[in-house]
Amino acid sequence: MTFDLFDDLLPETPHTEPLAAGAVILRAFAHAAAPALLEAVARITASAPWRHLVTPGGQRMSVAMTNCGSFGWVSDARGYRYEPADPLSGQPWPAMPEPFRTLAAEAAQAAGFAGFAPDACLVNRYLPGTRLSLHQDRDERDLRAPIVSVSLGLPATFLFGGLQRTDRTARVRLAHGDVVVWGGPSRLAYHGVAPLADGDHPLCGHERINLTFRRAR
Ligand code: MD6
Ligand code: FE
Repeated sequence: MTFDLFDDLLPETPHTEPLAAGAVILRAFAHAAAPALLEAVARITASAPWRHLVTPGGQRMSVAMTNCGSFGWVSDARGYRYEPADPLSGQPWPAMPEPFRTLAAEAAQAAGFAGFAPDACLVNRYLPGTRLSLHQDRDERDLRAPIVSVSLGLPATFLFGGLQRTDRTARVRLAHGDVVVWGGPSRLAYHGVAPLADGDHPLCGHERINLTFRRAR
């Protein structure tokens, strides 16, 4: 038992928790790498700034997003897709930093998915009140590759459902340094993030940052 106040200063001992068939939580797996990951996020957002994408239905997303890697996930009136260049600048997305690539491959390996080589990393920023409604990640070409999702900063309540939007959802707390690896029979499970509660994180202040690594093409 630890007190919430100390969660991010005294991380849990790293361990694996099953989430569903094909999905595991690697508690504290990214805790040691977190400062380097956050420095890299600052470099990425200096060239590909945070933006609020609009869904094909015309809704402004409350999550602010950017990308790094060979492909970036974007949404606009034309739909959801991966693009090799940032539509804001016309330039390629920032390269995937070496600490990102290494962490994603090691986490996938630890979850039983050897050889994961992400070509896309969606970077998400949550502020208090930001939420992500239930969705499937289905814009990737090869659904055999897992997704590796890294949580940094303020804790969030992750909603994890089934293959139908109406299936009941489990609520899972994801704290700074936790990594979710997600593939196989869970690859198309519906999931989302409940509105972020305010807090003050020693490294991230009032933010939660999520890195979602994919094999897009
Ligand atoms: C987030 N994550 O945690 C949003 N998608 O901020 C996702 O949408 C997600 O964590 C697919 C697999 C894992 C994820
Ligand atoms: Fe997702």
